Amino acid sequence: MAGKTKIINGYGHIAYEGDHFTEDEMITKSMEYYNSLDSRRSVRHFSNSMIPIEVIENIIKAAGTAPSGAHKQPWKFCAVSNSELKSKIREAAEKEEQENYNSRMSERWLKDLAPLGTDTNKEFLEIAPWLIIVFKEVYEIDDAGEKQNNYYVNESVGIACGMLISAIHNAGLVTLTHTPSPMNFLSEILNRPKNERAFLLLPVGYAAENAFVPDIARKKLEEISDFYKK
Ligand code: IYR
Repeated sequence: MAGKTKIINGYGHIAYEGDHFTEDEMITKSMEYYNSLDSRRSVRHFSNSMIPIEVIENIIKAAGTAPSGAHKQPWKFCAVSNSELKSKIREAAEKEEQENYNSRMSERWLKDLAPLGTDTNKEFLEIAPWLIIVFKEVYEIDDAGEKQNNYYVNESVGIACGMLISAIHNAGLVTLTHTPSPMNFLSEILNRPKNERAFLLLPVGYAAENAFVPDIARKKLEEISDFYKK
């Protein structure tokens, strides 16, 4: 059955139909959601077990529900399970990381990273069954063949990546945000069009049975918030 409709600025709008919960339900649901997200960890040790492609499709669809500047949806999610491509990506990423760790990164940066146990070895790029490489669409080509810049591209794609990460976690899988810098090699290896720039690389899979994560804590509510009440 068609819902109510309305014309605003000459464009059709449909009645918003969202969930409505009691206050108790809201408190319970928000707490459960927080607890679930709080159990997420960036994991660097993956199992090579395959996962169904439907799961990858669903988590990409979840990311694609993100809000974006002028609803341009300026993102493309490339899902790679092809071993040859994964090997090429690992090789190129490690080459950049060797430069990063050995000369581009400052002493302070290396010291800040030490607790996380990262290094130039990116074997997870070959072991994880899927790599999702997120590209941002900096511009689109209009009907007249002209370049038209998209709006708030970094914000939009960043939000979509957050939703992707939470969808991966919700499926019981793990990931980590990998940003080999510079990332141009991803456009070349995956033969991406000129309006796209690599934004983030996320290996996706099950955690390895013997996976360890850093013993670090999150900031408390008091540290991450300020409330302005009367
Ligand atoms: N890109 C490098 C270095 C690195 C940088 C930051 I900031 C991190 O939080 C983690 C790693 C790498 O992936 O190893």
